[in-house]
Amino acid sequence: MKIQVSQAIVRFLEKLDVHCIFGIPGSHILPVYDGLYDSPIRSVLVKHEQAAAFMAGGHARITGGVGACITTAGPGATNLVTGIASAYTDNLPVIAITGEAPTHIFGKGGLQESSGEGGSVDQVSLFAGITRYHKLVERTDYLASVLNSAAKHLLSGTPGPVVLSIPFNVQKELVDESILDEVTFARSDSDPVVPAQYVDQSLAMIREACRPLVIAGYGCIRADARAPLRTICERLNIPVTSSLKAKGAVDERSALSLGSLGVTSGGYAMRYLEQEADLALILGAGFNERTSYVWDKQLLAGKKIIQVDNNAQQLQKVFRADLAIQADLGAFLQALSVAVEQQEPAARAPVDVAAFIAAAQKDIDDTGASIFNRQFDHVKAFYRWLEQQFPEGLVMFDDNIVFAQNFYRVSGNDHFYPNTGISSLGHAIPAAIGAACTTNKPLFAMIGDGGFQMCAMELMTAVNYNFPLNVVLFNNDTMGLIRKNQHQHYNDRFIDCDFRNPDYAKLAQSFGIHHLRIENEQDLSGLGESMDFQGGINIIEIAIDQDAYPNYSSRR
Ligand SMILES: Cc1ncc(C[n+]2csc(CCOP(=O)(O)OP(=O)(O)O)c2C)c(N)n1
Ligand SMILES: [Mg+2]
Repeated sequence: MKIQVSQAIVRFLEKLDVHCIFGIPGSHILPVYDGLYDSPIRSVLVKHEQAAAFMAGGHARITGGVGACITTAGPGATNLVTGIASAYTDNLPVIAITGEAPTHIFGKGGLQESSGEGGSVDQVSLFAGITRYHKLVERTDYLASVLNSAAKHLLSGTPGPVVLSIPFNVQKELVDESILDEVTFARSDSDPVVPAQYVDQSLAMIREACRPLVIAGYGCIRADARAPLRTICERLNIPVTSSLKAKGAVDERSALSLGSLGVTSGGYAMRYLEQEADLALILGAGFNERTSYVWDKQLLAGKKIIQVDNNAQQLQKVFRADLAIQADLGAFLQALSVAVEQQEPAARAPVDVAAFIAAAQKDIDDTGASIFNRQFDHVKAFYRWLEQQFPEGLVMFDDNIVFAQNFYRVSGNDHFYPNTGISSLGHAIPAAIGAACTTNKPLFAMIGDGGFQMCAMELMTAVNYNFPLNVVLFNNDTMGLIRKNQHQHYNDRFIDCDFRNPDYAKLAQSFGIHHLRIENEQDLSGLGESMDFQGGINIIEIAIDQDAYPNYSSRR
Protein backbone atom coordinates (compact mmCIF):
# COMPACT_ATOMS: atom_id res chain seq x y z
CA MET A 1 0.00 0.00 0.00
CA LYS A 2 1.13 3.53 -0.74
CA ILE A 3 1.47 6.01 2.08
CA GLN A 4 2.75 9.57 2.25
CA VAL A 5 6.39 10.08 3.21
CA SER A 6 5.10 12.07 6.20
CA GLN A 7 3.22 8.97 7.39
CA ALA A 8 6.24 6.79 6.76
CA ILE A 9 8.29 9.12 8.98
CA VAL A 10 5.72 8.83 11.77
CA ARG A 11 5.66 5.04 11.47
CA PHE A 12 9.45 5.06 11.52
CA LEU A 13 9.32 6.98 14.82
CA GLU A 14 6.77 4.52 16.20
CA LYS A 15 9.04 1.62 15.28
CA LEU A 16 11.89 3.38 17.10
CA ASP A 17 9.60 3.20 20.13
CA VAL A 18 9.30 6.97 20.40
CA HIS A 19 6.61 7.87 22.97
CA CYS A 20 6.70 11.66 22.91
CA ILE A 21 7.83 14.20 20.35
CA PHE A 22 8.61 17.79 21.35
CA GLY A 23 8.38 20.71 18.98
CA ILE A 24 6.67 23.64 17.33
CA PRO A 25 4.82 23.37 14.02
CA GLY A 26 5.30 25.59 10.98
CA SER A 27 3.85 25.29 7.51
CA HIS A 28 6.88 23.42 6.15
CA ILE A 29 6.38 20.49 8.56
CA LEU A 30 2.58 20.30 8.74
CA PRO A 31 2.29 17.06 6.73
CA VAL A 32 4.32 15.22 9.41
CA TYR A 33 2.26 16.87 12.15
CA ASP A 34 -0.85 15.66 10.32
CA GLY A 35 0.60 12.15 10.39
CA LEU A 36 1.09 12.48 14.17
CA TYR A 37 -2.62 13.22 14.54
CA ASP A 38 -3.46 9.50 14.18
CA SER A 39 -0.38 8.20 15.97
CA PRO A 40 -0.02 6.94 19.55
CA ILE A 41 3.05 9.19 19.80
CA ARG A 42 2.23 12.09 22.07
CA SER A 43 3.21 15.46 20.61
CA VAL A 44 4.16 18.19 23.07
CA LEU A 45 4.05 21.83 22.01
CA VAL A 46 6.99 23.75 23.48
CA LYS A 47 7.97 27.44 23.61
CA HIS A 48 11.36 27.32 21.88
CA GLU A 49 12.94 24.63 19.70
CA GLN A 50 16.17 24.60 21.76
CA ALA A 51 14.05 23.38 24.65
CA ALA A 52 12.45 20.76 22.40
CA ALA A 53 15.89 19.27 21.78
CA PHE A 54 16.75 19.41 25.50
CA MET A 55 13.42 17.71 26.26
CA ALA A 56 14.16 14.97 23.73
CA GLY A 57 17.53 14.51 25.46
CA GLY A 58 15.93 14.35 28.91
CA HIS A 59 13.44 11.83 27.62
CA ALA A 60 16.23 9.72 26.12
CA ARG A 61 18.17 9.84 29.37
CA ILE A 62 15.37 8.59 31.57
CA THR A 63 13.95 5.99 29.19
CA GLY A 64 17.23 4.74 27.77
CA GLY A 65 15.43 4.92 24.41
CA VAL A 66 15.13 7.38 21.56
CA GLY A 67 14.04 10.98 22.20
CA ALA A 68 12.46 12.97 19.40
CA CYS A 69 11.82 16.57 18.42
CA ILE A 70 10.21 18.24 15.44
CA THR A 71 10.48 21.71 13.90
CA THR A 72 9.69 23.68 10.83
CA ALA A 73 12.32 24.79 8.29
CA GLY A 74 14.74 27.70 8.73
CA PRO A 75 14.49 29.23 12.21
CA GLY A 76 12.75 26.18 13.65
CA ALA A 77 15.73 24.07 12.66
CA THR A 78 18.42 26.63 13.52
CA ASN A 79 16.91 27.07 16.99
CA LEU A 80 17.68 23.41 17.64
CA VAL A 81 21.42 23.82 17.44
CA THR A 82 22.44 24.02 21.13
CA GLY A 83 20.05 21.24 22.13
CA ILE A 84 21.36 18.96 19.41
CA ALA A 85 24.97 19.86 20.30
CA SER A 86 24.19 18.92 23.88
CA ALA A 87 22.82 15.53 22.79
CA TYR A 88 25.95 15.07 20.67
CA THR A 89 28.35 15.65 23.55
CA ASP A 90 26.25 13.48 25.85
CA ASN A 91 25.91 10.63 23.31
CA LEU A 92 22.13 10.75 23.44
CA PRO A 93 19.94 9.06 20.82
CA VAL A 94 17.89 12.07 19.77
CA ILE A 95 16.18 12.37 16.40
CA ALA A 96 15.09 15.73 15.03
CA ILE A 97 12.69 15.91 12.08
CA THR A 98 12.72 19.30 10.40
CA GLY A 99 10.75 20.69 7.50
CA GLU A 100 12.34 22.33 4.49
CA ALA A 101 11.17 24.50 1.61
CA PRO A 102 9.93 22.56 -1.46
CA THR A 103 12.77 21.42 -3.72
CA HIS A 104 11.48 23.17 -6.86
CA ILE A 105 12.13 26.57 -5.24
CA PHE A 106 15.63 25.69 -4.01
CA GLY A 107 18.05 28.46 -4.90
CA LYS A 108 15.35 30.99 -5.69
CA GLY A 109 15.00 32.57 -2.26
CA GLY A 110 12.14 30.51 -0.84
CA LEU A 111 10.71 31.50 2.53
CA GLN A 112 12.86 29.94 5.28
CA GLU A 113 14.77 27.92 2.68
CA SER A 114 17.90 26.30 4.13
CA SER A 115 19.09 24.26 1.17
CA GLY A 116 22.38 26.14 0.94
CA GLU A 117 21.50 27.11 -2.66
CA GLY A 118 21.37 30.69 -3.90
CA GLY A 119 22.80 32.18 -0.71
CA SER A 120 20.33 30.46 1.65
CA VAL A 121 21.35 28.99 5.00
CA ASP A 122 23.13 25.67 4.54
CA GLN A 123 21.46 23.40 7.06
CA VAL A 124 23.52 20.35 6.13
CA SER A 125 26.72 22.20 7.04
CA LEU A 126 25.13 23.66 10.15
CA PHE A 127 24.38 20.27 11.65
CA ALA A 128 27.38 18.44 10.22
CA GLY A 129 29.58 18.91 13.27
CA ILE A 130 26.95 18.14 15.91
CA THR A 131 25.14 15.08 14.59
CA ARG A 132 26.09 11.48 14.02
CA TYR A 133 23.98 11.55 10.90
CA HIS A 134 22.20 14.33 9.04
CA LYS A 135 20.38 14.19 5.72
CA LEU A 136 18.42 16.59 3.59
CA VAL A 137 16.08 14.06 1.94
CA GLU A 138 15.53 15.40 -1.57
CA ARG A 139 14.14 12.21 -3.13
CA THR A 140 12.26 9.12 -2.01
CA ASP A 141 14.20 6.47 -3.93
CA TYR A 142 16.81 6.27 -1.18
CA LEU A 143 14.48 6.94 1.77
CA ALA A 144 14.74 3.37 3.10
CA SER A 145 18.49 3.64 3.16
CA VAL A 146 18.33 7.02 4.95
CA LEU A 147 15.97 5.62 7.59
CA ASN A 148 18.21 2.60 8.00
CA SER A 149 21.26 4.77 8.62
CA ALA A 150 19.31 6.93 11.05
CA ALA A 151 18.12 3.88 13.02
CA LYS A 152 21.61 2.42 13.07
CA HIS A 153 23.07 5.56 14.64
CA LEU A 154 20.24 5.97 17.13
CA LEU A 155 20.27 2.36 18.28
CA SER A 156 24.02 1.81 18.39
CA GLY A 157 25.99 1.23 21.59
CA THR A 158 27.44 4.74 21.31
CA PRO A 159 24.49 6.70 19.98
CA GLY A 160 24.14 10.34 19.06
CA PRO A 161 21.74 12.76 17.43
CA VAL A 162 20.30 12.39 13.96
CA VAL A 163 18.64 15.21 11.98
CA LEU A 164 16.41 14.47 8.99
CA SER A 165 15.30 17.50 6.98
CA ILE A 166 12.47 16.78 4.60
CA PRO A 167 11.30 19.28 1.98
CA PHE A 168 7.58 20.01 1.99
CA ASN A 169 6.92 18.40 -1.40
CA VAL A 170 8.87 15.26 -0.46
CA GLN A 171 6.76 14.87 2.70
CA LYS A 172 3.70 14.66 0.44
CA GLU A 173 5.09 12.14 -2.04
CA LEU A 174 3.84 8.56 -1.94
CA VAL A 175 6.03 5.58 -1.12
CA ASP A 176 5.25 1.93 -0.56
CA GLU A 177 4.78 1.25 3.14
CA SER A 178 7.00 -1.80 2.76
CA ILE A 179 10.07 0.49 2.73
CA LEU A 180 9.96 0.27 6.52
CA ASP A 181 10.59 -3.47 6.22
CA GLU A 182 13.98 -2.59 4.80
CA VAL A 183 14.95 -0.82 8.02
CA THR A 184 16.68 -2.69 10.86
CA PHE A 185 15.44 -1.64 14.28
CA ALA A 186 17.63 -3.99 16.33
CA ARG A 187 19.93 -2.46 18.92
CA SER A 188 23.50 -2.88 17.80
CA ASP A 189 25.34 -2.89 21.09
CA SER A 190 28.95 -3.83 21.18
CA ASP A 191 29.78 -7.52 21.41
CA PRO A 192 28.26 -8.75 24.70
CA VAL A 193 30.70 -11.65 24.91
CA VAL A 194 33.59 -10.71 27.16
CA PRO A 195 36.74 -12.81 26.75
CA ALA A 196 37.38 -14.72 29.99
CA GLN A 197 40.98 -13.52 30.20
CA TYR A 198 39.82 -9.90 30.66
CA VAL A 199 37.90 -10.91 33.77
CA ASP A 200 40.73 -13.13 35.06
CA GLN A 201 43.42 -10.48 34.52
CA SER A 202 41.32 -7.79 36.20
CA LEU A 203 40.52 -9.99 39.17
CA ALA A 204 44.18 -10.96 39.59
CA MET A 205 45.23 -7.28 39.67
CA ILE A 206 42.45 -6.40 42.10
CA ARG A 207 43.41 -9.23 44.43
CA GLU A 208 47.08 -8.21 44.37
CA ALA A 209 46.26 -4.62 45.29
CA CYS A 210 46.14 -3.44 48.90
CA ARG A 211 43.89 -0.42 48.37
CA PRO A 212 41.94 -0.62 45.10
CA LEU A 213 39.46 2.11 44.21
CA VAL A 214 36.63 1.98 41.68
CA ILE A 215 36.12 5.14 39.61
CA ALA A 216 32.75 4.75 37.93
CA GLY A 217 31.91 6.82 34.87
CA TYR A 218 28.74 7.54 32.94
CA GLY A 219 29.31 4.31 30.99
CA CYS A 220 28.16 2.43 34.12
CA ILE A 221 24.89 4.36 34.14
CA ARG A 222 24.38 3.88 30.40
CA ALA A 223 25.04 0.17 30.78
CA ASP A 224 22.50 0.03 33.64
CA ALA A 225 25.20 -1.74 35.62
CA ARG A 226 24.43 -0.55 39.14
CA ALA A 227 23.67 -4.05 40.45
CA PRO A 228 26.85 -5.87 39.32
CA LEU A 229 28.96 -2.88 40.31
CA ARG A 230 27.57 -2.98 43.83
CA THR A 231 28.23 -6.72 44.09
CA ILE A 232 31.84 -6.26 42.98
CA CYS A 233 32.53 -3.39 45.39
CA GLU A 234 30.83 -5.06 48.36
CA ARG A 235 32.30 -8.53 47.92
CA LEU A 236 35.82 -7.22 47.34
CA ASN A 237 35.63 -4.33 49.84
CA ILE A 238 36.51 -1.73 47.25
CA PRO A 239 35.58 1.89 47.98
CA VAL A 240 33.98 3.66 45.10
CA THR A 241 33.86 7.12 43.63
CA SER A 242 32.37 8.39 40.41
CA SER A 243 32.54 11.14 37.89
CA LEU A 244 29.93 13.85 38.31
CA LYS A 245 27.88 12.26 35.56
CA ALA A 246 27.90 8.88 37.25
CA LYS A 247 26.87 10.04 40.72
CA GLY A 248 24.83 7.19 42.16
CA ALA A 249 26.36 4.45 39.98
CA VAL A 250 26.93 3.00 43.44
CA ASP A 251 24.58 4.32 46.15
CA GLU A 252 26.35 7.38 47.55
CA ARG A 253 24.78 6.72 50.95
CA SER A 254 26.34 3.26 51.16
CA ALA A 255 29.32 2.46 53.37
CA LEU A 256 31.79 2.18 50.49
CA SER A 257 31.04 5.50 48.79
CA LEU A 258 33.58 8.31 48.86
CA GLY A 259 31.25 10.64 46.98
CA SER A 260 32.11 11.97 43.58
CA LEU A 261 35.45 12.95 42.13
CA GLY A 262 36.08 16.34 40.58
CA VAL A 263 36.93 19.99 40.93
CA THR A 264 33.58 20.99 42.43
CA SER A 265 33.23 17.97 44.74
CA GLY A 266 33.95 17.72 48.47
CA GLY A 267 37.37 16.24 47.68
CA TYR A 268 37.29 13.06 49.81
CA ALA A 269 37.60 10.81 46.79
CA MET A 270 40.51 12.83 45.44
CA ARG A 271 42.33 12.50 48.78
CA TYR A 272 41.69 8.78 48.90
CA LEU A 273 42.92 8.36 45.35
CA GLU A 274 46.09 10.37 45.98
CA GLN A 275 46.91 9.20 49.48
CA GLU A 276 45.59 5.64 49.77
CA ALA A 277 44.77 3.91 46.52
CA ASP A 278 47.31 1.70 44.79
CA LEU A 279 44.97 0.52 42.01
CA ALA A 280 42.36 2.54 40.14
CA LEU A 281 39.68 0.58 38.33
CA ILE A 282 38.30 3.11 35.84
CA LEU A 283 34.99 1.99 34.40
CA GLY A 284 33.39 3.85 31.52
CA ALA A 285 34.88 7.20 32.59
CA GLY A 286 36.42 9.65 30.13
CA PHE A 287 38.43 11.44 32.84
CA ASN A 288 37.59 14.90 31.56
CA GLU A 289 38.89 18.23 32.85
CA ARG A 290 36.48 18.34 35.77
CA THR A 291 36.88 14.73 36.93
CA SER A 292 40.65 14.69 36.56
CA TYR A 293 41.32 18.01 38.33
CA VAL A 294 42.62 19.38 35.05
CA TRP A 295 44.47 16.13 34.36
CA ASP A 296 46.47 16.39 37.56
CA LYS A 297 49.36 13.97 37.13
CA GLN A 298 49.57 13.38 40.90
CA LEU A 299 46.16 11.76 40.93
CA LEU A 300 47.26 8.55 39.29
CA ALA A 301 51.03 8.73 39.88
CA GLY A 302 52.50 5.40 40.90
CA LYS A 303 49.19 3.54 40.77
CA LYS A 304 48.23 0.52 38.78
CA ILE A 305 45.37 1.26 36.43
CA ILE A 306 42.71 -0.91 34.87
CA GLN A 307 40.49 0.87 32.37
CA VAL A 308 37.42 -0.65 30.76
CA ASP A 309 35.29 1.10 28.17
CA ASN A 310 32.88 0.34 25.34
CA ASN A 311 34.60 2.94 23.27
CA ALA A 312 38.18 2.35 22.13
CA GLN A 313 38.68 6.11 21.74
CA GLN A 314 38.30 6.58 25.49
CA LEU A 315 40.98 4.07 26.36
CA GLN A 316 44.26 5.66 27.47
CA LYS A 317 43.02 8.97 26.08
CA VAL A 318 44.60 11.04 28.84
CA PHE A 319 46.65 8.56 30.90
CA ARG A 320 48.29 5.21 30.41
CA ALA A 321 46.66 2.06 31.74
CA ASP A 322 48.32 -1.15 32.83
CA LEU A 323 45.32 -3.06 31.55
CA ALA A 324 43.11 -1.38 28.95
CA ILE A 325 40.04 -3.38 27.97
CA GLN A 326 37.65 -2.54 25.21
CA ALA A 327 34.47 -4.45 25.97
CA ASP A 328 30.78 -4.00 26.52
CA LEU A 329 30.93 -2.48 30.01
CA GLY A 330 27.62 -3.94 31.17
CA ALA A 331 28.65 -7.42 30.07
CA PHE A 332 32.12 -7.00 31.58
CA LEU A 333 30.75 -5.96 34.97
CA GLN A 334 28.20 -8.75 34.88
CA ALA A 335 30.92 -11.31 34.13
CA LEU A 336 33.22 -9.85 36.79
CA SER A 337 30.47 -9.89 39.42
CA VAL A 338 29.66 -13.54 38.64
CA ALA A 339 33.36 -14.42 38.95
CA VAL A 340 33.59 -12.49 42.21
CA GLU A 341 30.57 -14.28 43.64
CA GLN A 342 32.03 -17.65 42.74
CA GLN A 343 35.19 -16.91 44.68
CA GLU A 344 35.84 -16.33 48.35
CA PRO A 345 35.14 -12.74 49.49
CA ALA A 346 38.19 -10.48 49.63
CA ALA A 347 40.62 -11.26 52.39
CA ARG A 348 41.68 -7.64 52.80
CA ALA A 349 40.35 -5.72 55.76
CA PRO A 350 37.31 -3.58 55.02
CA VAL A 351 38.08 0.08 54.47
CA ASP A 352 36.44 2.37 57.01
CA VAL A 353 35.29 4.96 54.49
CA ALA A 354 33.25 6.89 57.06
CA ALA A 355 36.34 7.34 59.26
CA PHE A 356 38.40 8.41 56.26
CA ILE A 357 35.78 11.01 55.29
CA ALA A 358 35.50 12.27 58.89
CA ALA A 359 39.28 12.72 59.13
CA ALA A 360 39.41 14.43 55.74
CA GLN A 361 36.54 16.72 56.76
CA LYS A 362 38.32 17.68 59.97
CA ASP A 363 41.44 18.50 58.00
CA ILE A 364 39.40 20.53 55.50
CA ASP A 365 37.71 22.42 58.35
CA ASP A 366 41.00 23.01 60.18
CA THR A 367 42.72 24.39 57.11
CA GLY A 368 39.71 26.49 56.06
CA ALA A 369 39.67 24.72 52.69
CA SER A 370 35.96 23.94 52.78
CA ILE A 371 34.14 24.78 49.56
CA PHE A 372 31.12 26.22 51.38
CA ASN A 373 31.03 28.59 54.34
CA ARG A 374 28.10 29.09 56.73
CA GLN A 375 26.29 31.24 54.15
CA PHE A 376 25.33 28.00 52.40
CA ASP A 377 24.01 26.14 55.46
CA HIS A 378 20.39 26.44 54.36
CA VAL A 379 21.29 25.01 50.94
CA LYS A 380 23.02 22.12 52.63
CA ALA A 381 20.00 21.60 54.90
CA PHE A 382 17.70 21.67 51.89
CA TYR A 383 19.58 18.80 50.23
CA ARG A 384 19.58 16.85 53.49
CA TRP A 385 15.82 17.36 53.70
CA LEU A 386 15.52 16.12 50.12
CA GLU A 387 17.49 12.96 50.94
CA GLN A 388 15.17 12.15 53.83
CA GLN A 389 11.97 13.06 52.05
CA PHE A 390 12.18 10.66 49.12
CA PRO A 391 13.65 7.30 50.19
CA GLU A 392 11.90 5.65 47.22
CA GLY A 393 14.03 7.79 44.94
CA LEU A 394 13.68 10.89 42.83
CA VAL A 395 14.80 12.16 39.45
CA MET A 396 17.05 15.22 39.42
CA PHE A 397 18.16 17.30 36.45
CA ASP A 398 20.83 19.75 37.54
CA ASP A 399 21.93 22.99 35.86
CA ASN A 400 23.80 24.19 38.92
CA ILE A 401 26.12 21.23 39.60
CA VAL A 402 28.18 22.63 42.46
CA PHE A 403 25.49 22.36 45.16
CA ALA A 404 24.12 18.95 44.25
CA GLN A 405 27.56 17.49 43.62
CA ASN A 406 28.53 18.34 47.18
CA PHE A 407 25.34 18.17 49.17
CA TYR A 408 23.17 15.52 47.58
CA ARG A 409 24.11 11.90 47.98
CA VAL A 410 22.47 10.09 45.07
CA SER A 411 20.90 6.86 46.28
CA GLY A 412 20.53 3.62 44.37
CA ASN A 413 16.87 4.56 43.76
CA ASP A 414 17.60 8.03 42.39
CA HIS A 415 18.39 9.18 38.88
CA PHE A 416 20.74 12.13 38.70
CA TYR A 417 21.41 13.98 35.44
CA PRO A 418 23.87 16.86 35.68
CA ASN A 419 24.25 19.38 32.92
CA THR A 420 27.49 18.04 31.53
CA GLY A 421 28.17 17.68 27.84
CA ILE A 422 28.08 21.15 26.38
CA SER A 423 27.01 22.57 29.79
CA SER A 424 24.44 24.98 28.43
CA LEU A 425 22.58 27.07 30.96
CA GLY A 426 18.82 26.71 30.78
CA HIS A 427 18.96 22.96 30.23
CA ALA A 428 17.55 21.53 33.46
CA ILE A 429 13.92 22.65 33.20
CA PRO A 430 13.29 21.49 29.63
CA ALA A 431 15.28 18.28 30.15
CA ALA A 432 13.18 17.52 33.23
CA ILE A 433 9.99 18.20 31.26
CA GLY A 434 11.23 15.67 28.72
CA ALA A 435 11.36 13.14 31.54
CA ALA A 436 8.09 14.30 33.10
CA CYS A 437 5.94 12.74 30.44
CA THR A 438 7.28 9.31 31.28
CA THR A 439 8.24 9.05 34.97
CA ASN A 440 6.07 8.84 38.07
CA LYS A 441 8.96 9.56 40.40
CA PRO A 442 9.23 13.00 42.02
CA LEU A 443 11.04 15.18 39.54
CA PHE A 444 13.37 18.07 40.37
CA ALA A 445 15.11 20.64 38.17
CA MET A 446 17.91 22.48 40.00
CA ILE A 447 18.76 25.78 38.39
CA GLY A 448 20.30 29.21 39.06
CA ASP A 449 18.39 32.41 38.38
CA GLY A 450 20.51 33.06 35.27
CA GLY A 451 19.69 29.63 33.87
CA PHE A 452 16.05 29.98 34.90
CA GLN A 453 15.65 33.18 32.93
CA MET A 454 16.89 31.39 29.82
CA CYS A 455 14.12 28.80 29.85
CA ALA A 456 11.46 29.98 32.33
CA MET A 457 8.61 30.02 29.83
CA GLU A 458 8.97 26.26 29.36
CA LEU A 459 7.30 26.00 32.75
CA MET A 460 4.13 26.88 30.87
CA THR A 461 4.76 23.77 28.75
CA ALA A 462 4.59 21.78 32.00
CA VAL A 463 1.43 23.69 32.92
CA ASN A 464 -0.16 23.03 29.51
CA TYR A 465 0.25 19.28 29.85
CA ASN A 466 -0.05 19.11 33.63
CA PHE A 467 3.40 17.54 33.95
CA PRO A 468 4.35 17.48 37.66
CA LEU A 469 7.67 19.24 38.22
CA ASN A 470 9.61 20.83 41.08
CA VAL A 471 11.96 23.65 40.15
CA VAL A 472 14.57 24.55 42.74
CA LEU A 473 15.64 28.06 41.85
CA PHE A 474 18.80 29.47 43.44
CA ASN A 475 18.27 33.21 43.56
CA ASN A 476 21.43 35.27 44.05
CA ASP A 477 20.58 38.12 41.61
CA THR A 478 23.70 37.29 39.65
CA MET A 479 25.48 34.86 37.39
CA GLY A 480 27.23 33.57 40.49
CA LEU A 481 29.93 31.56 38.78
CA ILE A 482 30.91 34.51 36.62
CA ARG A 483 30.84 36.85 39.62
CA LYS A 484 33.07 34.40 41.51
CA ASN A 485 35.58 34.36 38.66
CA GLN A 486 35.58 38.16 38.46
CA HIS A 487 36.11 38.22 42.23
CA GLN A 488 38.95 35.69 42.15
CA HIS A 489 40.76 36.69 38.99
CA TYR A 490 39.64 40.20 37.96
CA ASN A 491 39.92 42.28 41.17
CA ASP A 492 36.16 42.50 41.71
CA ARG A 493 35.70 44.35 38.42
CA PHE A 494 32.17 42.99 38.07
CA ILE A 495 30.78 43.34 34.59
CA ASP A 496 27.57 41.83 33.21
CA CYS A 497 27.02 39.33 35.97
CA ASP A 498 24.45 41.02 38.26
CA PHE A 499 20.83 41.49 37.25
CA ARG A 500 17.38 41.97 38.73
CA ASN A 501 14.97 39.14 39.27
CA PRO A 502 11.21 39.31 39.00
CA ASP A 503 9.03 38.65 42.05
CA TYR A 504 8.90 34.87 41.79
CA ALA A 505 5.83 34.54 44.02
CA LYS A 506 3.91 36.69 41.54
CA LEU A 507 5.46 34.92 38.57
CA ALA A 508 4.32 31.57 39.98
CA GLN A 509 0.89 32.96 40.69
CA SER A 510 0.52 34.17 37.13
CA PHE A 511 1.65 30.75 35.83
CA GLY A 512 -0.90 29.09 38.13
CA ILE A 513 1.78 27.13 40.01
CA HIS A 514 3.03 26.98 43.60
CA HIS A 515 5.89 28.91 45.12
CA LEU A 516 7.82 28.95 48.37
CA ARG A 517 10.85 31.06 49.23
CA ILE A 518 13.51 29.64 51.53
CA GLU A 519 15.81 32.12 53.22
CA ASN A 520 17.02 30.05 56.14
CA GLU A 521 16.84 26.58 57.63
CA GLN A 522 13.63 27.34 59.55
CA ASP A 523 11.81 28.06 56.30
CA LEU A 524 12.34 24.45 55.22
CA SER A 525 9.54 23.29 57.52
CA GLY A 526 7.07 25.05 55.21
CA LEU A 527 8.02 22.77 52.34
CA GLY A 528 6.31 19.56 53.37
CA GLU A 529 3.20 21.40 54.48
CA SER A 530 2.52 23.46 51.39
CA MET A 531 3.59 21.45 48.39
CA ASP A 532 2.61 18.34 46.48
CA PHE A 533 5.96 17.18 45.10
CA GLN A 534 4.56 14.28 43.16
CA GLY A 535 1.59 15.88 41.46
CA GLY A 536 2.10 19.65 41.48
CA ILE A 537 4.20 22.18 39.62
CA ASN A 538 6.27 24.07 42.15
CA ILE A 539 8.99 26.68 42.37
CA ILE A 540 11.15 26.40 45.48
CA GLU A 541 13.15 29.61 45.50
CA ILE A 542 16.28 29.47 47.65
CA ALA A 543 17.77 32.87 48.46
CA ILE A 544 21.57 33.13 48.35
CA ASP A 545 23.73 36.10 49.14
CA GLN A 546 25.16 37.74 46.04
CA ASP A 547 28.61 37.82 47.63
CA ALA A 548 28.60 34.21 48.83
CA TYR A 549 31.16 32.38 46.72
CA PRO A 550 31.87 28.64 46.82
CA ASN A 551 35.52 28.31 47.66
CA TYR A 552 36.91 26.30 44.81
CA SER A 553 39.40 27.44 42.27
CA SER A 554 37.95 28.34 38.93
CA ARG A 555 40.34 27.38 36.26
CA ARG A 556 39.69 30.25 33.88
C1 LIG B 1 24.23 29.06 27.22
C2 LIG B 1 25.32 29.43 28.16
N1 LIG B 1 25.77 30.71 28.20
C3 LIG B 1 26.73 31.06 29.08
C4 LIG B 1 27.30 30.14 29.91
C5 LIG B 1 28.43 30.54 30.85
N2 LIG B 1 28.01 30.42 32.26
C6 LIG B 1 28.35 29.37 33.03
S1 LIG B 1 27.76 29.48 34.57
C7 LIG B 1 27.08 30.98 34.26
C8 LIG B 1 26.33 31.70 35.33
C9 LIG B 1 25.17 30.94 35.84
O1 LIG B 1 24.33 31.79 36.57
P1 LIG B 1 23.11 31.18 37.35
O2 LIG B 1 22.33 30.27 36.49
O3 LIG B 1 22.39 32.29 38.01
O4 LIG B 1 23.81 30.24 38.45
P2 LIG B 1 24.75 30.70 39.67
O5 LIG B 1 26.16 30.57 39.19
O6 LIG B 1 24.39 32.10 40.05
O7 LIG B 1 24.43 29.71 40.75
C10 LIG B 1 27.30 31.37 32.94
C11 LIG B 1 26.80 32.63 32.33
C12 LIG B 1 26.82 28.82 29.81
N3 LIG B 1 27.28 27.82 30.56
N4 LIG B 1 25.83 28.50 28.94
MG1 LIG C 1 22.54 33.07 39.91
